[in-house]
Amino acid sequence: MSTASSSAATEKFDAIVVGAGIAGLYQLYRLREMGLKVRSLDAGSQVGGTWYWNRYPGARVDSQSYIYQYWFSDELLEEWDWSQRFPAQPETERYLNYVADKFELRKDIQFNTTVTAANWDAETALWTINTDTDETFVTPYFVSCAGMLSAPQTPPFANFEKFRGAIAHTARWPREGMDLAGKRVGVIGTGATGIQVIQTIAKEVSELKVFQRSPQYAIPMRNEDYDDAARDAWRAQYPALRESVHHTFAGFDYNFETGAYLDLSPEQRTAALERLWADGSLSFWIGGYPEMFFDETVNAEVSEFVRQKIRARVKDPVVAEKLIPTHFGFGTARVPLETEYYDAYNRDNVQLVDVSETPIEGFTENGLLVDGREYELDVVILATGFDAGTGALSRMDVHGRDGRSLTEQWRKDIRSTLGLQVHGFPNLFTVAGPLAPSTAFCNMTTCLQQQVDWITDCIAYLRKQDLKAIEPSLEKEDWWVKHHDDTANATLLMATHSWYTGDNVEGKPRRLLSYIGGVGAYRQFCDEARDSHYEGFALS
Ligand code: NA7
Repeated sequence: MSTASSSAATEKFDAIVVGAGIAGLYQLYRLREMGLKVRSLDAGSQVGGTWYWNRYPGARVDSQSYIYQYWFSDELLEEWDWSQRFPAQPETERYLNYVADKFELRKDIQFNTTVTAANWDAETALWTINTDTDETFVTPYFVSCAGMLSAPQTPPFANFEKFRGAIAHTARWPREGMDLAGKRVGVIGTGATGIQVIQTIAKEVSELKVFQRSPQYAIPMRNEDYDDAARDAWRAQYPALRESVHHTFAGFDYNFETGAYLDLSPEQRTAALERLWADGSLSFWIGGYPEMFFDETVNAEVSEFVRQKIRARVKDPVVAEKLIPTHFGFGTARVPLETEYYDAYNRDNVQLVDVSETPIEGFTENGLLVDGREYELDVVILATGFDAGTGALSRMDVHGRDGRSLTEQWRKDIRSTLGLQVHGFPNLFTVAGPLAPSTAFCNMTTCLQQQVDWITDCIAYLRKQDLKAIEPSLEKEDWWVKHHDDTANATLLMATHSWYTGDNVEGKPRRLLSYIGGVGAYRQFCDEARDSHYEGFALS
């Protein structure tokens, strides 16, 4: 399979797409379909994005496979067989490689290439893009599909270099894998990633120490294998599903329950929660009762329901209480799915180390130091998350009109228009940028495809009208930021500290990174912008 050559020093393209994950592959496909000369750049050595980098033990998608896919090709939908309801990372990576091969995308993708800078020139209406391969690309359209959870966060622990064992961040897991069998392993972080790692490696390692700063409300993932009959049943639903996912709250096949939770009797409430629980998917959270996001009483009841479920799973009551969140309400931070997570703590080789009050002091030669005690380890796994939403672009050193820096701007105030463009940065398009549902409240494939379609339509319009540039006006951006904030502030989410609000990155300005008005509503705003020929955007 040929790949794009990296020999040219400066080359002009009709569009540069950054990233060859779910969004980037589709964006490349759509722009090429329009006849554009496109170059995609990706830091990885293969396609896959999130599914290329996050190859840690237990990595698994937590949207159902039959809706976590592309809809643009009937042939692809017919050909590709999902083996499970929630497939493991290798299967999703294989799928994306299959897509890249089928649509011959690789020839326009340059791997092992990181964008180091991008500068807009108002006179020529072109972006100049520099890479760590010392190349320069010039293009009118700079489309970032660099991911919303792709800039890994590593806390500045003291004495990293002293540790004689191995250290790996889950989002930079070695391609050759890591042999953990029989080893003494420490995991730092108990978010969605840490939970997947812990439940997977607990049986394999000799000792597992989990360094937990904050517990989470993990809910069950009920995975299942699919046979041909199950796949046929899903295929029969594809025509309806590819439409309906765009109109639900979070881009899934299910939507919120109708009817008010508080109108139910206590018995009916329990029955309703048990029914949602039994589904074993994120539907307990974003397909449940929307009042849970606004009403403290409802939230408290649902939170207590989940707490009881956790208590029932963990044998040691002291450990159980440590695993139960009390300082935030259920669903106000990302809800992880689990299968054997809580059971892991019933094993003799697993120990929970509470670092909420006594932080990790740093590394020693032999392991980690907490509260003056050394925990001896062979391997430390950092499941410490990402600089979400803004991190990927902020690390690229992007300069727009009048030389303004996107990194500087977002360091002070994270703003965008519909999460698709930023005032002051003409012809920069962002897929999964901040302030769109795709940053957190969406089945990613639904929102990524919708945003790519919007960007493609926009570029097609500019070309048809012989226009050189598009940029949202300040007023348009103010409108979107205000609407976004009003929607966010009406929820209980703003009271919780997590990556959703940027609290996991020191100095990051606080704002809900993801639009929470719903995928259907968001799509309508985007469609209105397109149908009004980009009212509120400056076209030149
Ligand atoms: P998360 O959800 O941001 O989790 C990171 C975890 O790392 C979390 O438990 C943090 O504790 C912990 N952490 C971070 N820094 C430290 C230090 N210094 N000491 C101890 N513990 C620390 O990232 P994930 O990768 O799990 O998930 C990100 C998203 O990817 C997920 O939501 C899905 O959408 C996919 P904290 O909570 O900050 O106290």
